[in-house]
Amino acid sequence: MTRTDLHRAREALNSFVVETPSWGFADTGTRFGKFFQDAAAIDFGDKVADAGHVHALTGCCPTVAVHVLWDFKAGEDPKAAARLARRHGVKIGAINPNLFQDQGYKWGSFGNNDPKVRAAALQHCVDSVALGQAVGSEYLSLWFADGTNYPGQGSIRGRKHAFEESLRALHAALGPKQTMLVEYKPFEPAFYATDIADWGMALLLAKKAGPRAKVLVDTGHHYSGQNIEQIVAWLLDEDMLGGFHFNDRRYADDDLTLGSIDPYQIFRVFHEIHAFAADRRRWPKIAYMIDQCHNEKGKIEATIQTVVMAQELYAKAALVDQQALRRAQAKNQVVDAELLLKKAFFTDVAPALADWRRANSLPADPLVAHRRSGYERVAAADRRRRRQERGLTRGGSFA
Ligand SMILES: [Mn+2]
Repeated sequence: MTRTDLHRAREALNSFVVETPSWGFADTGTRFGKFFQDAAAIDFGDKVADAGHVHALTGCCPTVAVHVLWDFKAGEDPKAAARLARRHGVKIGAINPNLFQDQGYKWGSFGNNDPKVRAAALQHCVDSVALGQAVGSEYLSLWFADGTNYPGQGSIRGRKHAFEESLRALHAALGPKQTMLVEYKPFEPAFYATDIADWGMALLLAKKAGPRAKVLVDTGHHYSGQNIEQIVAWLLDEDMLGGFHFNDRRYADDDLTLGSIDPYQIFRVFHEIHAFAADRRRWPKIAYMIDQCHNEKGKIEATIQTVVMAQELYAKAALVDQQALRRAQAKNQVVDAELLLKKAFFTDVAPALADWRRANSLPADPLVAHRRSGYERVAAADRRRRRQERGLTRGGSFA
């Protein structure tokens, strides 16, 4: 790496934080079954302990996303959860309402035919806004499983109107420091018409909801071959990119670890962000979050692997010579332009990461440090014992 490269990578790393998901530390599975790990988090305390451990090793995961239904119990003071998180060195990040698990949501939440169900879904979101305010969270992150499975089953426009109405009402409930993120997904669980199926629909709904509604891009929520970085560039240009859910996939919403299948794809997404920042001379405000299911890998190892991969790709994308790229683009020098991206992608950023970690008193290799720490062994023994003591049977939801 040149000195300029080192400087660019360091600056980029200083500006980059990633939020870990509380559900990424708990037992998960496929839609066919759940696979258990002794070290998987049992409760919220375990989840924030694990998130705190990841932050202590990586130095760039200061917040943890929470899932209202899975992480909070009715009647409990949410401030106690925030204190617990702080004790483990992390803060509560995005609040994720649950609009898909309750039996009432069989026919949808915001898109349900029944006004009573729609009202209940809205109330749950408004409660989630209040919960976010109580814990000092900036983001309400919305994903809807709503949609229909068969042609003719529902009024596509009718459902769109229902979404517009509820999202507007929800926006009105936001506090001054809160942003709501609208996520999209082409299919699953709805296999005919998902109500918010793509970024255009999410963008339109967010714009209609109000100025503090933005679009959330889950990297797994696209059709194969779709150009995600182009979507990102457009959303940035419209000041409508609110955040990401990071994961990778080979086929659909596979929730594999980031960069495990196609690291160049994520690099290209980061490149668009760096190009935007270079043009506008400011970093866009983006909530970078992880949304993955670690079914086979150890939860903490998979999380660390993801965070480190995100840092590496973000630092690599920072090395693209933006001025040279603009010159090459202006002259239609296709090969030169492409090679500027390739050169950055293939640059070994390990020295920059080592440098940044040293400067921040972090372990040189977070994964090695985790393995040496014995954290997982201790957690597994402790959680195995607590499961036995409490007579916990495992199964059911992802919580
Ligand atoms: Mn997601």
